[in-house]
Amino acid sequence: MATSDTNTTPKAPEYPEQVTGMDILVRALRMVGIDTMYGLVGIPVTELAYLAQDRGIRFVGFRHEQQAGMAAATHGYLTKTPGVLLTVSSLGFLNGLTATANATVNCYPMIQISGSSVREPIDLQQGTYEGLDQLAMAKPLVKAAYRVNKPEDIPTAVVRAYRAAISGRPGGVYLDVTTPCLGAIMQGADADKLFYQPVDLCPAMPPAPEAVKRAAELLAGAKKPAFLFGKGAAYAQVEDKLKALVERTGIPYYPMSMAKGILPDNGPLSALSCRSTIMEEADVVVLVGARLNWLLSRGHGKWSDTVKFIQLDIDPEEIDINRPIAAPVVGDLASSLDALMAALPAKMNMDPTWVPTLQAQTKEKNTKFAQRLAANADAMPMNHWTALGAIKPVMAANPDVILVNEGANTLDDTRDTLDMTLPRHRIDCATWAIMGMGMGSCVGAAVATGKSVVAIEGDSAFGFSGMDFSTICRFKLPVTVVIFNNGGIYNGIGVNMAGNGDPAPTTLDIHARYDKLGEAFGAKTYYVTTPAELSQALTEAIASKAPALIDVQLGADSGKESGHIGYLNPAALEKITV
Ligand code: ADP
Ligand code: TPW
Ligand code: MG
Repeated sequence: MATSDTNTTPKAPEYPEQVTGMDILVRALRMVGIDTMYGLVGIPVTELAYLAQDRGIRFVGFRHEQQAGMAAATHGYLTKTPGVLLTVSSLGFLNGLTATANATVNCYPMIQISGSSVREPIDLQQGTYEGLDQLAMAKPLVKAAYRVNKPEDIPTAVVRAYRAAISGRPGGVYLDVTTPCLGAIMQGADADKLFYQPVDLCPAMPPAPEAVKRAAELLAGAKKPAFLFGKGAAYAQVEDKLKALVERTGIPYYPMSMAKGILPDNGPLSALSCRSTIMEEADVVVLVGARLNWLLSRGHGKWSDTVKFIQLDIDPEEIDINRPIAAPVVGDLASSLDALMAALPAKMNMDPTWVPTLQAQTKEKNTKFAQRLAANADAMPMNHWTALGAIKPVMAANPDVILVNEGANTLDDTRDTLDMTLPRHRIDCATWAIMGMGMGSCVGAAVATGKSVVAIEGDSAFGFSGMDFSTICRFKLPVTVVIFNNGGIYNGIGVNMAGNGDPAPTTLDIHARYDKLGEAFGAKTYYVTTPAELSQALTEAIASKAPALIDVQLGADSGKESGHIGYLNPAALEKITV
């Protein structure tokens, strides 16, 4: 900062005499607090990224836009502020849009900013450079989409994109910035007048008192109640309020995959192993930032006919989507939980046998699970359980490490084996169950939090984003990528029924040495075939706080078709509608 000690020193202009749309865009992003941008440059956004880097925005450049988008989405999820993705026009935009759409489905806040070509020849389809009507493509897939054509409109556009991304239900927002707009020149003094500090970018949305009263009465009268936490609760950062509510009421809780760790998975009131019993026997279930979508059988299937739902969600349109909700509480979770806590009577009516029943079941399931791990502990070649048995104590000794996890068996078995004790420490393929969130999520998690990250990846899953391991290495992030190589999608024993020598549709490379890929980018790498080697490699890799890659050799027969959701395969679908 320049300082002046006399009145005669002319005041340095805030900005140079003339500024471009790019200058204005960077300044507008800074004004709303954006300090990081993930992306991949080229015409027309290269100079924009250089400017951003120069003016205090960390620019994290990727090898593929989808991964930059996954990083931005993860950043948004973990920080409750929008992650920003920067892409070039046409295919770069489309590559990134897959991540922005995925963020929207998962309620992660992010803003994809894409350069786009000159409007007129796009509209008349005259074959301009990278011409694509990007705004029209983005619109159906994102929460909100805007185009900015004039530099004067940039600050407003950025504030609107920011508000749309984080207010109400968070989601992905697309901001299209045309090449002429990026390059347009304005007088700095005129540009100065465009900026303003927006007020209350993510307003609280307290619920209606009648809704809270209705929910409190229903909960207070419940005999066999349960809380069901979703990733909306993790996102909302309300763990302290949930802890108080659980302690006050003594009601057990069941976390969805990414809600694991909001309260400890192994806490006395955790009903993590009692999903079926809750579905079949609970009389009142409180959905806290969780949707009754396919991941909860859409409220049907095993759910009892008589269970009553209380649903705490910020989005009124979420209520009743599959099953009538007896007591909707629409509002932001922080406000709703405060209000619910205040409205609860001193005395609850829980059946005194409910919690002990769940605790006994938990104990029994845990014993069975430990037996399963023990039975596989010495399997050679290793299977998923052997590897996870080795990983479990290492992760337990490093509870503040963020876990990224994707695959089929690799996803399901890891989720079931590794207890989480801290909120927002598990990031996975989430609502769409998509592959290809791995490396980007690792980068986003490490950059956004400064914490160490361990990714546990199926060999197929890793293939979707593997090249961006190079980004982990270039940015020297404390990320360890563990690859479970069973030689395929689900396993490596698929049979090509044509017998023509081509691999089967699910077959990949059981002998691939993924560690050599890590070597190419200068990471510390390991190739392990035994649980002892795996345990040592992971311990060392986490302690190094540097990029590392562990290639875990499994047997090709480890893993079942479609993991835990084989019942969704078409041949099984006549039995169940998802
Ligand atoms: P899960 O997959 O873990 O069950 P979902 O993604 O299905 O979780 O549900 C998350 C829900 O949380 C969404 O319906 C979303 O509207 C809601 N949500 C997100 N942020 C908030 C918030 N701050 N307050 C209340 N609800 C929220
Ligand atoms: C974008 C379909 C679901 S799970 C999976 C695929 C390809 C990979 C499973 O193999 P992996 O794990 O990762 O080796 P494991 O332990 O079972 O062997 N394309 C996208 N998303 C999805 N979900 C698929 C394909 C799929
Ligand atoms: Mg596999």
